[in-house]
Amino acid sequence: MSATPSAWDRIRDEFPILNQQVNGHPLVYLDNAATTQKPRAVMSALDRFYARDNSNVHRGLHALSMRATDDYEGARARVARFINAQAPEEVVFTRGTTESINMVASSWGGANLRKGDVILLTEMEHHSNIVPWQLAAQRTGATLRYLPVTGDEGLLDLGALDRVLTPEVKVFAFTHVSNTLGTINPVAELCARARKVGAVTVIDAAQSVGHMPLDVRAIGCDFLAFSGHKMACVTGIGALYGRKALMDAMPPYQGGGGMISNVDFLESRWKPSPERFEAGTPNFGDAVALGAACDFLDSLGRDEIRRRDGELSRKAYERLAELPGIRLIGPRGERGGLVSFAFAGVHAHDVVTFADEDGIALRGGHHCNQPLMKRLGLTSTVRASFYVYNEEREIGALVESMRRTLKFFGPES
Ligand code: C6P
Repeated sequence: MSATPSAWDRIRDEFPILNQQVNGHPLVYLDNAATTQKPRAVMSALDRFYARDNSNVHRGLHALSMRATDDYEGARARVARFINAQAPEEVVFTRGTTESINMVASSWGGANLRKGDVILLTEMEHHSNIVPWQLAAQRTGATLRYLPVTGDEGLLDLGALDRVLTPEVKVFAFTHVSNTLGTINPVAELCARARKVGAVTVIDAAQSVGHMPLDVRAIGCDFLAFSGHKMACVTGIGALYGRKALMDAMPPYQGGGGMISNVDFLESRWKPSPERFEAGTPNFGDAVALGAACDFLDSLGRDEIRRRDGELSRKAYERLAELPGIRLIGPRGERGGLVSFAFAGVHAHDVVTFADEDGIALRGGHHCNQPLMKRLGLTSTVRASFYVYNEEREIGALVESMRRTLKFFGPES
C-alpha cells in the first residue's frame, strides 16, 4: 500500500501522548528504539476487542469464544502477510523478540546442537541474541563464534565471513538493524552464505520490522524474531516466524494447555506448530492489537517509513557531527532510524539527564550491547532514535540541548 498524504499530514494526532509538556518544554520523544508510542488505531482495536469479543480462544463453542478465536487467527494471518510468510502457521505469537530467540535457541538448539558444533553470532548482537545462545552452548557442548564489526563505522566485516562461516556452523544468528550502531545488515546475502554451509539462520528483526518492508521469503531466513512494542503496538506481544518444516520438527518450548493432541499420565503428544509453541492461554488481545499495528504501518507505507527514518537519522548524524568532541558510531551513509554517540569526558547518563530537562527523551547506556561496547572501547553511548511521528525540527532541539550540555561540562567553552 502506498502512503496517502493525508495519513502523514495527521500523523501526530494519531499519537496523543506526544501532545504534552515535559519539564516546561514540548515533549520530543527520541527513544523509539527502546519502545515506540502507540497510535489511536491500535488502542481502538484493543478497546473494540475487549468491549465486544473478549473470551478465551480455541476452547469455547460459544459465540464470543468463536469470535475471539477468529480475531486471534485473523491477527496471525495479518502478521504472516506483513512479513510475507508462506502461511499463517509459520507465525508463533510470543512475548517479543527475547522470547522468540529463546524459543529457537532452547527448542531448536536443544534438539540439533551437540559438541563440535558452532553457533555463529556477530559482535553487534543485543544481549537477547547472545545470552540464549550461551545457555544453549552450555547445555549442548556447542561453542560460540563471532563475526567481527569493523570499528566505529559499525559494519559487519564481510571479508571475515569465509573464515568464520565454516561447515561446523550449525546456526548463524544476526541482527537486521543494530540498536546501537544503526547499521542495516545485508540479511539476504548472509542467509545465502549460511545456506551454502547448511547453517540455519535466525534474524533478530526487533529494530527493522516496523521500519521497512520485510519479506522473509525474499530474505530466505529460517527464523525471524520481533517485538510488537517497537512497531507501534503494545508491550507483551511479538512473534517468531519459522519455516514450517523446521518448526514441526522442533520439540515444544513449554508444556501446558492448548499445545497437546493427547495427554496421558506418563506422556503426551503435541499439536503441530504454531499451537505446539503456544502453551497456556495466549495473549490474544494484544495479538489483535499487533494485527492493527500492521494495518496502521501499511496505511503509511513501509517504503515511506523507511525513507523518512533514513532521512532523519542522516540529518541528525550530519548536524551532530559538527559538535566538538563528539564520537559518532555506526555508518555515516545508509543507516536505520537512530544515531548513537559519545562525548569525551561527559557521561551518557549526564547527557540524557540534561536532555530530559529540555523535554527530550533519549537513551544513554550500553543498550544491552555490552560486548559491542567493549569492542569499541566504550562503556555507553547516547542514542536518539526516530519513528514515524518525528520531525526535522526535533533534530534542531536535540542539537541545541547537546550544545547546552557541552557548555556546562566544558569542552565547548
Ligand atoms: N532493545 C533498546 O533500547 P524485547 O525486549 O524482547 O522487546 O527486544 C529485545 C531486543 C532484541 N534485539 C534488538 C536488536 C533490540 O534492540 C532489542 C531491544 C531495546 O535498544 C531495549 S534494550
